Amino acid sequence: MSTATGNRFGTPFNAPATFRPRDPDAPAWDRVAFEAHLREQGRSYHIHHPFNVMLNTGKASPEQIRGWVANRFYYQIAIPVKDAAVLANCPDREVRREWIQRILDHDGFEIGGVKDAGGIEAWIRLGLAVGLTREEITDLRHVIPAVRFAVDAYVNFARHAPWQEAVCSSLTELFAPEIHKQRLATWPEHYGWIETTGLQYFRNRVSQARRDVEQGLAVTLDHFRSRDQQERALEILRFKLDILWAMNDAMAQRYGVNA
Ligand code: AHQ
Repeated sequence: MSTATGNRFGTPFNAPATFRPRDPDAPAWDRVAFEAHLREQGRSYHIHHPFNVMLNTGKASPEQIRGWVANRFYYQIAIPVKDAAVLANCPDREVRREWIQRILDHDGFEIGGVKDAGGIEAWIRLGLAVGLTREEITDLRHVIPAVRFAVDAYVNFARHAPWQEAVCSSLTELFAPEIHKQRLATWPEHYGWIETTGLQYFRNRVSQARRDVEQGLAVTLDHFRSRDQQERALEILRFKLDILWAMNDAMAQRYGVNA
């Protein structure tokens, strides 16, 4: 959140959040240090946004929860489109063989008699559990313009950036298992009115996010080798953190934040 002297990255207001002076002679970080710098960005993850803190500390009203689920649905349906953009730009069959699992995770599949309704369907079930109708979730009537813009910025980045940069942008999931586990630990206690079967999406994502990150981190650590490239990777991760943060800003403005 904004502070008197700057934004949540601690940079002065007169510098864009992602601006960092580059020392052209700075040595590259080794893999351990580079990963540590990526993980350090977690301090700006949306788990710390006041709207999310409200959700996970039991202070959200049913209307705020319904608004969050309905708006996040637009993000969820964008993920497989984003991942298809990565596949379309990626010439590496080994990478595609793994990456395609993300689309199956969200869209679901029926292969060789094995059926999985997928994460988007699970998110709709979350919506039903919090009192939304399938129609009002899927027709996107509740999606706030700024949420739409933030999500569209993510998809368009993945369409136009080098595929390795799009992979890097997915690394906000380094921090996702914690937020999913936090919901699973707190929502049943605080929101007894939500049928716990509706939380299945979060249960699925804890392991899926961990698997996603294994591949995303390996591609990122392998591709961004020079210090300048590594600083670019941090900028990309901050761009994606901004997307998640901006979505929460929009929902906070639309639905309010109960202290
Ligand atoms: O449900 C989420 C999801 O499927 C993904 C895919 C991944 C990506 O490719 O950017 N990021 C992501 C995220 C999901 N859920 C968010 C949440 O707070 O529930 C977290 C988000 C992320 O950390 O990027």
